[in-house]
Amino acid sequence: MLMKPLQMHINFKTGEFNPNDRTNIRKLSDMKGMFSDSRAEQQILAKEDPIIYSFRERVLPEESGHLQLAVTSINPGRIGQEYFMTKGHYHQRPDTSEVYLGLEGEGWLLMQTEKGDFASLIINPGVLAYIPAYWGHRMVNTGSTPFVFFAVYPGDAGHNYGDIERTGFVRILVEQDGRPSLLNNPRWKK
Ligand code: PAN
Ligand code: ZN
Repeated sequence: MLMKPLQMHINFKTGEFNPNDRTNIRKLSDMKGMFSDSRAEQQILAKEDPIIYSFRERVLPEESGHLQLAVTSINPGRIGQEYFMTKGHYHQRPDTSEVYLGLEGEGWLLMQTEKGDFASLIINPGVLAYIPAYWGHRMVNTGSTPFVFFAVYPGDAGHNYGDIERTGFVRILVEQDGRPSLLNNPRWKK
């Protein structure tokens, strides 16, 4: 498909961009069971349903040869000791890679393969992460301000959330003694 060249403007601080085709909001109620402390989750949901993150997308052809563009902003906060994070996913076409670029705030990128290999990277403004094909990926806000990052990935990558919803990630990122700390996730299974 032949497209016309385009440009967009990104506000690095807020993650807003123009023109913006679609804004997706993920509240705690959209992520039930994804945080490890289910009691803390229930206690918070009894009072409020906080926005964990939002991401904005430019609608582009979901075809090989094209690219998808998105900017995500994760709010600061925790459920129990576990920091606010994205759901995380593998790509539906697992042989597709992705680039994340930190724009604002600070966080960690957690990655894993279906076999259980695990890797993490600390992301600050200007840090670019290359997520190779076959690695599931999740971003976590470890700071006290919104964590904003840009993503670009193949047009036909698609998203597979089901596997992560079932097992979670190999490790979880929690605050311990005021610092981020990776713990083994007892729920994880291959
Ligand atoms: C990103 C993510 C975005 C939201 O654009 O889709 O940060 O995270 P979840 O999709 O895990 O809810 C990306 O990795 N796209 O492939
Ligand atoms: Zn992705």
